[in-house]
Amino acid sequence: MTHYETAASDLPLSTLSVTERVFEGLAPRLEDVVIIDGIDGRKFTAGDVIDHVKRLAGGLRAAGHVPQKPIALMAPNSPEYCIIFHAVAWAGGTITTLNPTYTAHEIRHQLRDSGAGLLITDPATLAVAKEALEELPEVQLCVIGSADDCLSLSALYGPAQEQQCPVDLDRHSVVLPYSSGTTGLPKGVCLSHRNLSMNIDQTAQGAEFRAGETAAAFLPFFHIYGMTVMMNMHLACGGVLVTMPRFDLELFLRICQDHRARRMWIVPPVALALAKHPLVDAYDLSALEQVFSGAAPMGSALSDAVASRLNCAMLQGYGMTELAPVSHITPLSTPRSGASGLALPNTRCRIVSPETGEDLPPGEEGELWIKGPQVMIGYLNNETATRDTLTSDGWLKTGDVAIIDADGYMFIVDRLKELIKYKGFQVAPAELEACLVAHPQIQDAAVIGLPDEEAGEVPVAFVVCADPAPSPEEIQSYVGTQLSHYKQLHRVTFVEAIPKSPSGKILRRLLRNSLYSISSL
Ligand code: 4UW
Repeated sequence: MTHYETAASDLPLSTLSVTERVFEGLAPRLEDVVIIDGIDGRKFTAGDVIDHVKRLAGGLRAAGHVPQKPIALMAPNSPEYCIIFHAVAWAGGTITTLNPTYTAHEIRHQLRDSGAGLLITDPATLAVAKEALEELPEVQLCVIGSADDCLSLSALYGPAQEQQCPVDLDRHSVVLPYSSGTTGLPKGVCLSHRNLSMNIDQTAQGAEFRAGETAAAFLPFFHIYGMTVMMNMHLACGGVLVTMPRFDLELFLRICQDHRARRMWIVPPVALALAKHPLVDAYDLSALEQVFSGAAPMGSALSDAVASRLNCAMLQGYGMTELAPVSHITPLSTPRSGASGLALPNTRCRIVSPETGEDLPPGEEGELWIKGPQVMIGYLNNETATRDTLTSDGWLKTGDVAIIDADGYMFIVDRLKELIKYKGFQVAPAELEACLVAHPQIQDAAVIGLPDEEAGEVPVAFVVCADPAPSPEEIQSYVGTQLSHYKQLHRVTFVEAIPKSPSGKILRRLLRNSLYSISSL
């Protein structure tokens, strides 16, 4: 059996909770500013962050919000996001993170599925949160800042809790981000303290992270890339965060210029802006050494265009929510064009033939399997999905097709799983299909991803309708009332029947081929 061993020396297993690991990195620099609000300029020193986390944790425990039920956090990036996240973790609780662009329908699904007892949100998303809770009166609501008729975050503060509440570092789920994995609806991904604290150290080592690095942090903290690589690694490893609630090219460039950023952490659609937008020339980015991208495939022409325009290296990493998230990173010291990276310390890989189940040697294409301390505990309340994804001896089947070359560099070449990636965000075909067939005039539906220069992929649907059939526009606007902007359908095609295998599985490849023949007409 070909098990790909990492060339990097293994790190000792972390014995710290994720917040203890972050505090370890904050303690030696108590007077230093570590988080700046990129919108209003508010500054938090390391000492401020520790103090806020401890007082909020104390209050959350005193009021009984933890550890009984998960706390849901639905907010854009801000200094408060980091404080709330770590306060819940320090208090021994569980956080489930929601995309702040979610509709009431999507919020309800995650609150019900995770069993959250409290939803903390932002004034900008308060109205949709209230709408979601009309059907879930048992969930309490709290707002960051203040708003009429709503519990405010400051009211949850209490006496400081000085120590980490005891938790099982391997079995307690500190965070439940949602991912559809290789198939089906979004599921809660149970990540432990050990998953998160190890992945901070693994990533910092693989990425050759240096103290003093400042990140223009627009990658959302609710998604595992922003959570571990931005929020946790920067706080734990001597970095500084300038938080951005959403991507704004001008603000992003200004922060990178003013803070002499050495590295940009991005997703492929931002690479497109960096390669093409005229604004880029107006900023002094001379401190930049590397642009680092992940979460979706990056073409080599785009990668080369960014590198030559910004006169720096363009590197990639690979991650997955179920891996807390990072398993591969391309180091600046040994770059390799087009690679998704070398395996991090403590990370073992296999390339397994989907047809025969056999391990494949270097240079051959197969499914990427990963084993290491960053591999999730499992999916929340879903043993079947957990069993389908994790082998009994701890290998995670990624659902991605990859090649590992003779030097250990991994290249993602295709995807076996159903997932669609829109600008790096997950769109689960099953979620769109469930939404479509809930329409009274739609009898069956299938959704696939269509390649798109800006977004990477866009969702498109095939539908079987009853008479009278709704128009494509009616179907699109119906989906618009149910699901957030990045899950919207870019095309609707009417068909007589959805092609399926004898076991009822949608034959997506047939649909994909039919779409290409339609587009080329
Ligand atoms: N090339 C091609 C890639 C790549 C990719 C991911 O939403 P999730 O679950 O998770 C992520 C995490 C991305 C990430 C985290 C940390 C990091 O350092 C980094 O590199 C900078 C990236 O996206 O989606 C997981 C799925 O996204 C695809 C792939 O299909 C994977 O299973 N994906 N990275 N470099 N595809």
